[in-house]
Amino acid sequence: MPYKHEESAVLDSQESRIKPPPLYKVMLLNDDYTPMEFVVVVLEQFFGKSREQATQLMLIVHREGMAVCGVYPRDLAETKVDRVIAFAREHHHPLQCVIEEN
Ligand code: TYC
Repeated sequence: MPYKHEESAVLDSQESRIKPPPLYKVMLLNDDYTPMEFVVVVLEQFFGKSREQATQLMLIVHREGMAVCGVYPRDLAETKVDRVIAFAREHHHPLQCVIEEN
């Protein structure tokens, strides 16, 4: 049925235009070596947190093992993880950052 097929093709493309992209959580993981101050700077610089928010979030990671730092479309989430890890390695810290699908 060519007519029906065309109609559904139009609906599909409209759907993909309006559907919000899937979101991914970027999580920071605790470790025993990365300095607290360094984690606070990461949360300010890469996740747009205020010093107060960054300090509270760092303490949650420190006490509970991990926390969500931000929620982004896939490409942006992957870029955040890559940049955070590169920054931590430059400073010789083992800080780990991972993505989790919502
Ligand atoms: N646990 C670290 C310390 O005691 C601090 C820390 C917090 C490390 C959060 C990583 O994602 C992290 N120095």
